[in-house]
Amino acid sequence: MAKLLTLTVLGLGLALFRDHRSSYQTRMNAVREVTPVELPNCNFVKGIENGSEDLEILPNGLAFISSGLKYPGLKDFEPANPGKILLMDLNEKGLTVLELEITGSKFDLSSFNPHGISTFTDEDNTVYLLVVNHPDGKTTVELFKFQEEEKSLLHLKTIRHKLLPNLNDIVAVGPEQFYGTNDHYFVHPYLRSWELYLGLSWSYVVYYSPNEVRVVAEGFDFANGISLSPDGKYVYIAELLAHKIHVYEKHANWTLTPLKSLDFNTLVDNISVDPVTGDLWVGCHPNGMRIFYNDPENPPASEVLRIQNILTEEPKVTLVYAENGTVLQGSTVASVYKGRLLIGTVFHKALCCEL
Ligand SMILES: *[C@@H]1O[C@H](CO)[C@@H](O)[C@H](O)[C@H]1NC(C)=O
Ligand SMILES: *[C@@H]1O[C@H](CO)[C@@H](O)[C@H](O)[C@H]1NC(C)=O
Ligand SMILES: *[C@@H]1O[C@H](CO)[C@@H](O)[C@H](O)[C@H]1NC(C)=O
Ligand SMILES: CC(=O)N[C@H]1CO[C@H](CO)[C@@H](O)[C@@H]1O
Repeated sequence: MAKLLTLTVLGLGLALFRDHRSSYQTRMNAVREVTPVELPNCNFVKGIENGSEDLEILPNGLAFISSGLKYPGLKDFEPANPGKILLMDLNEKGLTVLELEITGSKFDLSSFNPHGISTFTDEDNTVYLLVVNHPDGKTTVELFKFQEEEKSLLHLKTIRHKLLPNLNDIVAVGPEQFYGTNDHYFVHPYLRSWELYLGLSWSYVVYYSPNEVRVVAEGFDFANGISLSPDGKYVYIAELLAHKIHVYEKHANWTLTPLKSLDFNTLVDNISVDPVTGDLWVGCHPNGMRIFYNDPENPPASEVLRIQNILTEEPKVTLVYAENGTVLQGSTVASVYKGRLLIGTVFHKALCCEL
């Protein structure tokens, strides 16, 4: 009897393992290959070789780019160097970046590990840059003031909160106010890999302001990119391992209610919204195994999707760019400015293409 029970438990365990393994492969989109989609005129951005994880383009064509992310399981070509924030002017023909100097006595540059970024411009045209930071594996949000003349970022404040344990991306709705995605639930690396494997879907979205912090959406299988519609009425959330983009209605009291979801055959990472047309531009990983388990022989591919009319019955989804990793590895984000598309990656280069 005991033996039978043991066998049953073992069998059940194996069945569960098999189930999880197949669902893991589905979540990772493990068998997906890319069919190339090319753009006519693409060039690398000079000075970016080791990551351009997140980027945001201001209405005047200046782009902030975060570089040098250190994240468990993801490749990093410069483990000894801290991360940085780069500035690029998309009005200029030459594709170059400069590193923004960071000033402010309280900020520790040596442990700077920037992840998602977001800007907020106030009525006086002061530009604030909010940066998710992971110093020593923890999560903070750093608030900077952009000083255009000096080409520097003045550090104003470090935000920490127990509801912000593992932030990935944020979207600012004020200088000290944002929505953020916690991509994982566990901080511990061992538990975290099990969570990733089992797909517990405990990842969630938080609203933060100095007076109030609360969970506004939950149950995600790795909530990743987050963005706002140009009119500020809707919040878009990318659920990486479920291959979905969710549209939430945002209320005056900052709560969110689900409106609709779109399914894709790719791991949707960061979302940027064209301020003019309202289109969503999404950096994607066609095959999750290649991004999470780096193999130089089989580099992670890149894909960029454009979603038009997302609020209508029939949104139009276009695969704008797809490449098997020979040119560009692991695209995370894509954003447009005046007919140019800027594509960023986790740990690789950045590409700028004419549309
Ligand atoms: C990228 O990292 C490599 C070291 O792996 C270094 O030699 C190279 O200069 C870095 N490139 C840039 C643009 O920082
Ligand atoms: C927030 O506003 C929405 C829409 O008006 C309402 O349904 C909801 O109950 C409010 N929630 C809280 C916590 O105030
Ligand atoms: C990727 O695509 C290029 C060009 O189409 C091709 O030469 C190369 O063999 C492909 N690489 C892989 C790993 O599939
Ligand atoms: C801003 C943002 O969502 N950044 C994400 C882009 O993609 C990378 C790779 O998965 C994420 O780790 C970033 O958090």
